Amino acid sequence: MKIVDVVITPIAFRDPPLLNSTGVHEPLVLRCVVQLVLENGIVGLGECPGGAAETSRLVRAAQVVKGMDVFATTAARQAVHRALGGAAVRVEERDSAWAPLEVAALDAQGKLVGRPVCDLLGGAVRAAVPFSGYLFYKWAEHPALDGHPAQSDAWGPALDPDGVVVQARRLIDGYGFGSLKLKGGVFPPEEEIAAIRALARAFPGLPLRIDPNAAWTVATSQRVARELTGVLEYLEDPAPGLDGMAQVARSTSIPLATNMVVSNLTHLSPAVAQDAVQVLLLDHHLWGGLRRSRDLALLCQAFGIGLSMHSNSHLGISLAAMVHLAASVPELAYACDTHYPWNAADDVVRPGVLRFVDGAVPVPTGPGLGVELDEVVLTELHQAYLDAGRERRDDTGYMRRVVPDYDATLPRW
Ligand code: GKR
Ligand code: MG
Repeated sequence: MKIVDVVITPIAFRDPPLLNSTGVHEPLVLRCVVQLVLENGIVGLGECPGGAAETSRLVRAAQVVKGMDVFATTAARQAVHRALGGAAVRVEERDSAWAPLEVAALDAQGKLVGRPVCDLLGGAVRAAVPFSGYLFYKWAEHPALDGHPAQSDAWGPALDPDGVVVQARRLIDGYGFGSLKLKGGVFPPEEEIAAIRALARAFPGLPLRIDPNAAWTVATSQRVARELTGVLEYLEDPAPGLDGMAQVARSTSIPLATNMVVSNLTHLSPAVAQDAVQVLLLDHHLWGGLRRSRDLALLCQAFGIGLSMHSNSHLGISLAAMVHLAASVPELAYACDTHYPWNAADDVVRPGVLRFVDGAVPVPTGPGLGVELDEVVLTELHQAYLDAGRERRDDTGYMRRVVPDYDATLPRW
């Protein structure tokens, strides 16, 4: 069954002022929606990070899959890699352009054969996929800039341990999350340690993680690890670089997790050789789609590396894809990350299918991804993208508009 068209729609959706080690989230997230059209009219959906460079790669990738068989995904990936410059271009860039096309192809395949995507990945080994509540330090509002008034949101501020606990309670009450991850690297480590301790007191027994995105030196990471031994489920990307992570790993019993130092296959062997990471965060957007992520899970199993799942600001097409992937990977033993609660109000898929029950998303059972595109919302979000006139995510640039001397150099502490 031939792919006759691929429609790429850049979109922008609202995001609260969430803080991280490089700055603060801008008021709008840039993303792309892919609609892959088959000759019989079936449409497969995909979603991926947006921005000018990402969209231009995706457009070039889409050109080469037109006319190919929707089941020929291996050949299509190779064609996309060649079209994007082959080995001269970073594999992450090639695979990121291919990933939403693969997801859309699998959605279309599932609709053709009347089976959910997880069945095309070998079948679901769990009926629902557990997620962890993703906590962020955040400002109360986006500041007034460029003649636009300040924009507050229903979440309120979270700038100290009490604020983090309030946010956690709200996420747990609303979604039932059974574990929590704090995005750190924002305040001095002592304050973030205090926030983790406050969470441990408020929610005894709940697995906790912190991810400062390489904001700490090796020595600081070792100190934080000593203080939080017995409190953390895992410690994510405390220090920059593989050598830094390996040094930290040698000095702590807390498993180290990463989505930063292992982001393509060539990173795996050195990470294993140094025993630098004990948990890898899968991300089909980065690793070239659902099938390659599932294959990566097998490799990790071979090397005794545990699996969790990474997230970036996203909507329901990505959430559905993440759920189908996680459902089909037996080795995935940790609750997955998701930004969805922060962005769900602008979802581009029709409500009803994706829901959280006790912190887990039941695997959609309809054909393909099992979700339906809301064309009206898509048009609105596309207009928002055009009106925004932005080209890329720039957490640091946005922060500097508010804090002009903000220094984004890492490690910071
Ligand atoms: O949304 O600010 C954020 C996160 O920091 C995100 O960009 C990271 O990619 O969640 C991510 C992570 O686990 O490193
Ligand atoms: Mg991370």
